[in-house]
Amino acid sequence: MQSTDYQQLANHIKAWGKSLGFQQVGIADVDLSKHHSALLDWISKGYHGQMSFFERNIEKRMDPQALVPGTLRIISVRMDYLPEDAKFANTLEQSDKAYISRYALGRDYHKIIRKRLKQLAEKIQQHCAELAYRPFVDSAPVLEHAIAEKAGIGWTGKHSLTLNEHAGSWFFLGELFVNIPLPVDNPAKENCGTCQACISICPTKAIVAPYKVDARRCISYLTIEHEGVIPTEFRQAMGNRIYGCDDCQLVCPFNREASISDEKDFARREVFEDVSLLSLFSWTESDFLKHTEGSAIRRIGYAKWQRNLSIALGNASYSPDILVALNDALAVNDDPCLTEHFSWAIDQQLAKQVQWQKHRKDEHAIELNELGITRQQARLVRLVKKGLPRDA
Ligand code: B12
Ligand code: SF4
Ligand code: SF4
Repeated sequence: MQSTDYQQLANHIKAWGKSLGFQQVGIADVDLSKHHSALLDWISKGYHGQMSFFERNIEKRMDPQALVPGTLRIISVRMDYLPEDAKFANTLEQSDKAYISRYALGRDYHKIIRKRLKQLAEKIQQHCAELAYRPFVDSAPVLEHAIAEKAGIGWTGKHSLTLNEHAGSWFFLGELFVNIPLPVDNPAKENCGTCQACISICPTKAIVAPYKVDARRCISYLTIEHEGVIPTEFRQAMGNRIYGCDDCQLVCPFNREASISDEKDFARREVFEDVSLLSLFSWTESDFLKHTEGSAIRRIGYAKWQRNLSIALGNASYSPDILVALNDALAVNDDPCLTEHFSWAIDQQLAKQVQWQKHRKDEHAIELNELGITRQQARLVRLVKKGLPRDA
């Protein structure tokens, strides 16, 4: 029986990975001990909020061999998702339009990446019959950043995301756990230097220290993971972001050169093209299910969708149509969480109505500019127009 040339196999794996649509493929060993204390500290501070899955399977999260016995190496992959014509600033500066994180405008990435990882594994198996493997994307107890860093995909930026010198951070990660002793790649070197842009732009001060995100404060967590009432302290800062948040990546200098994804599945759905908050708020539950079929957005469910939209409607510039829509929704609603949010949004609109009628500023106006967005959001818009003109 011929023995496997693992170096040659590793070269093939990288080439096959690229032909399957991954922009980068790296190989890491399974020792993630460098990250253990940071993970334990993060959980002990409660930064995971309601994501109680972090309290379970800690051993498995820290040790890939505890998750999949027999694992010797992890193949880490990167798939870019930045869609064409991202219109970041354009959407963020219009308070009546809905801002959806750019990773979620197309099809759900989980299935796409897992399927390609499986195809990659099947190719490897054709050349190496003893291969056993498990593909992972996002949902399992896997420290994806730590693995990507070890595999040379990119370093962990101060916003805690994996960042590549040439590709920026607009990409998903995925992993193939394997039982074969492939040669490993050099880890990526930290390259943020003295930059702190992501920390200072974060609208809710969620990046509490370099590399540490308190999820409870993060708009991505609040709009996607958090169940129930969103604390009032974060609502104004959420602006028109109804699903996820991209701000910390928008100001990152390494995203200036990021490539546009050629993956058709990640392109913006027509229904999310330049869409107003009011038109999304008018969707019934069945409209929501129909328009979000195959999208990651569907996972949050209709009630959270309505909750997030109502906050954005409260933050929008005064509009009689918005007030009517919110009052109509309140009249037929029987969910206490939504009642609280719709009422808050109505109060915000009424406060702006008074100010609009009297043509004067009141306490609610202090933080808003003439477009009805917060000063922090206006600053972000200026930075994006300057730093990312192609995607602005
Ligand atoms: C939970 C989760 C979230 C949570 C918590 C985020 C967080 N920072 O932990 C919330 C809901 C907030 C979230 C938001 C987002 N997420 Co998310 N999320 C995850 C998930 C499932 C787990 C992350 C995790 O393990 N967190 C636990 C903490 C402790 O880990 P950590 O922040 O990475 O911290 C590590 C390092 O910073 C390091 N560290 C920290 N301090 C120190 C100090 C020293 C000395 C050392 C050595 C190390 C070190 O050690 C820690 C442990 O490894 C991963 C998928 C996965 N399984 O990994 C996706 C993932 C990280 N998310 C992703 C994305 C795209 C996002 C968003 C951009 C989505 C959006 N646009 O709204 C935002 C970005 C927000 C942000 N700045 O992080 C992508 C990121 C891709 C990339 N380029 O990195 C991932 C990898 C999913 C995927 N498969 O593609 N996410
Ligand atoms: S995603 Fe938004 S809220 Fe979360 S850390 Fe980044 S900038 Fe802050
Ligand atoms: S904005 Fe600056 S500090 Fe933050 S991840 Fe990018 S380079 Fe690092």
